[in-house]
Amino acid sequence: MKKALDGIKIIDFTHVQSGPSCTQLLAWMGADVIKVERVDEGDATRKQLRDIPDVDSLYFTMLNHNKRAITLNTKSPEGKEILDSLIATSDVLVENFAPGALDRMGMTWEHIHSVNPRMILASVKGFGAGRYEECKSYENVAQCAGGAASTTGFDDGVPVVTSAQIGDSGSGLHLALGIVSALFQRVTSGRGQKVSVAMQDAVLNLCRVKLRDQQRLERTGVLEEYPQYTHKPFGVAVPRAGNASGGGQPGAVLKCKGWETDQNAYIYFILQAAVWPAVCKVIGEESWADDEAMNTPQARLPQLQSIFQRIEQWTTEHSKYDVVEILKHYNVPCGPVLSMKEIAEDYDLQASGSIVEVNHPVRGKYKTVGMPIKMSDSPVDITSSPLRGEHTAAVLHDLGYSEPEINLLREKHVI
Ligand code: CAO
Repeated sequence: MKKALDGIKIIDFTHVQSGPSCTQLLAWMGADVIKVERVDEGDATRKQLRDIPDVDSLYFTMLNHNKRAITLNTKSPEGKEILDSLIATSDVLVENFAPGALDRMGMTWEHIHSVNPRMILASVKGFGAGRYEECKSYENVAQCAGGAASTTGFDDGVPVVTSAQIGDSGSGLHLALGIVSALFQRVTSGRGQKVSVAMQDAVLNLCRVKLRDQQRLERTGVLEEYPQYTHKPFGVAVPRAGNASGGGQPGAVLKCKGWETDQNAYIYFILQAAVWPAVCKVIGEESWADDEAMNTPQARLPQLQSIFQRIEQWTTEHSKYDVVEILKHYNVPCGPVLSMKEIAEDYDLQASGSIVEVNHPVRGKYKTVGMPIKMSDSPVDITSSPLRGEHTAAVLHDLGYSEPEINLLREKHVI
């Protein structure tokens, strides 16, 4: 079966996580992604957090599946020439170098556009235009600067970053959307364009609800669904809300049976207004359902903590799995807190392809996160990440280089 991005050729000038997460998605959609790495070092993540000596790390392999890889010194004259040939025959160039690095290499937008006017240049940077524009960035920098850290954690603690990589993979997702949209626009415009995503913006986009709350706080002085409400005065900025739900339906993390010894024996429980009578029935407080002091969301707001405590009395009598099974029948929105071990071994996630096993030529078998976007006409077969320079000769052959020319380039450390 054909794939959504069959026929699209992408020069993958990305490294670490933000850029590679984007190009991996595009490779899974069928694009021919050619990763370009430095001759001696390659992507730094090949060597970071290694669990097997001299073998590409899981950090690298899990972000670079289904790609081809070449090594190329793009600062040498011959390397620039090869890169120009690649640009002339490709559709997209994706990069996440530090600000200015691509220009310093001589690969300005003007140059790229003159070599191939249909080319799309897609970039991730830490920050957009402004006072931080020149700054390098990593995941947690973006989480702090994008509003996530100041609003995550508990009120009496320091700002907290989330383990969800919203700065890196979040930016990669945004960039992928920009790229496919630019490819779509090119169908009618005939032209490529620049697509840029700042990690700070990507995090902010995912923290939109907190900017909503900032303005609600400024108007009303309180945030009624926050745990601070009725306990503590609000300040001038949105406080950390612990595990309170970010939406219009109150929610909490509640203990389940075994919580004393298992730090993941918890459930997330949403007190959706529509299921209030069902919740009252399940926990054995049927009289609450019609009690005017509690039977509207507004009436419940000041007593949320005590209501959740009562629900927790019930959840602690059951395992988190049993709680979900029971609540499922009452349509109560909820989910277990799953450990990474439980997720890695989850048979549903494996059956749906959200967790897959991959065979790497050197490392052997390992698990990775599969394609989260399921498309009925564009199936995904996840294949190994490439070894460093694995496809250099093949790609140069395609560009018209002969074997002796390739050998000479190798001797000169251009490839
Ligand atoms: N041939 C020759 N030179 C190459 C090359 C190649 N194939 N590939 C890269 N280089 C050069 C670059 O041109 C750059 O050279 P100059 O500094 O002389 O211009 C140099 O390698 C280093 O590139 P870099 O600045 O991108 O890498 P770094 O390690 O200094 O910084 C990072 C890494 C991630 C902080 C920075 O790239 C960055 O801020 N990127 C944008 C934000 C981002 O994506 N961060 C996410 C990282 S994941 O947490």
